[in-house]
Amino acid sequence: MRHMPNDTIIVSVGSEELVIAFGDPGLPVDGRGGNDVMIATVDGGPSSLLFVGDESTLNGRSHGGNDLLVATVEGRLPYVSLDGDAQIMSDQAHGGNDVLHVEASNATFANVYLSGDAELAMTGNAKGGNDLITAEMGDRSYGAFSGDSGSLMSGNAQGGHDIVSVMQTGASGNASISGDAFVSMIGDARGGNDILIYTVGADAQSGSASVFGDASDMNDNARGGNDILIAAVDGNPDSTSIVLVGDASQMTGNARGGNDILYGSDRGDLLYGDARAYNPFIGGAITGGRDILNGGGGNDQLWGGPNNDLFVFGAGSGQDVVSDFNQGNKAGGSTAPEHDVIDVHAYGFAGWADLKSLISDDSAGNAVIQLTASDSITLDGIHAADLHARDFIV
Ligand SMILES: [Ca+2]
Ligand SMILES: [Ca+2]
Ligand SMILES: [Ca+2]
Ligand SMILES: [Ca+2]
Repeated sequence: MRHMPNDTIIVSVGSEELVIAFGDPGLPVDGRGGNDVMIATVDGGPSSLLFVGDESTLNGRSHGGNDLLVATVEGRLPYVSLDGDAQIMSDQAHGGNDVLHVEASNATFANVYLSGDAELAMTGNAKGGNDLITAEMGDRSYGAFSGDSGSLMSGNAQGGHDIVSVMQTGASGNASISGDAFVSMIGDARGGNDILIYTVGADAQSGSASVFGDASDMNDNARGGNDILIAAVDGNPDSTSIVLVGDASQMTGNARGGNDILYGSDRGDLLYGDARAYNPFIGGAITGGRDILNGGGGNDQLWGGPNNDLFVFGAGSGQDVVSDFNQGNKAGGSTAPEHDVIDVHAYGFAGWADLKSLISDDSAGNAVIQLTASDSITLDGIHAADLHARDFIV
């Protein structure tokens, strides 16, 4: 296996400039990329930067190096794309363990695209590295972040175990984060076990993000990893719109969700243990994970999805709604029974009798658990009389 050198590449991208750089140009099939350091300063946009840690394509038994890619971005309308390894990975290619960082707090109207391994596709038996991806986003900017592929994972492609952390530091902005493929996982693609964090910074006026543990779409026999998704709001913004989804926005065919853990912010969030929408090949073909959902403060709406999920509520949890309590399998077209559980241990009730006295139906016939004067849980489609001690951790 030919080893490529470890390079240091430093570039400056000025107004109306386009800079493209590869860490290991000419990397041969079955070669091994060097461990490169690539640093860019982007200012005075509109401007455009593309950094690729190794080479445009990685195929055969090629192995990407462990690269460090950093961009400091300022000005208006910069476009920044960082790929840890390649644009396309196929065959037995392996991504390196890369570190990608963009500091774009002072940019406006920026477009930032970070992919831990391949920009466009991972096919065959390609395997993603374990990457660390971090970004600070400025005002009126958009960022798309993926732990492995910036678009597609197919065949037997396997995502790495990545950490992605994005902060909205500017007044307003929008981010989309996927632990594995940014768009689709098809065939037998498998997601890694990722940690995804979205933070609305102390000075932000609004923050908006969609966070998917694995991909936007999971089709065929795609399988989600066991991911941890966390949202946080540091300051007191006018508005937030945060959606956490343990696996994919849509699960189709025979897709299988991982066992994910979701923590919402102190604002009203939307949390989905598996997917937002299901389109099974036949009834029950989609398997959900055993997920843990904690909306945090604010008035949250929660869906565990198929399989047995745990909903956790702590003091100050707000007025939350569980939309599919014991009904997640039905959403996946299955009639198999399901047993979700609600954990209210943090409230310190003496026992089931105490808790039971706080549960009644609202005017629409949905069970409401009135935890405190300001904290409640509404279970859509469930009556108070349907609930038993076994449904709770007291
Ligand atoms: Ca991943
Ligand atoms: Ca997952
Ligand atoms: Ca919340
Ligand atoms: Ca689930």
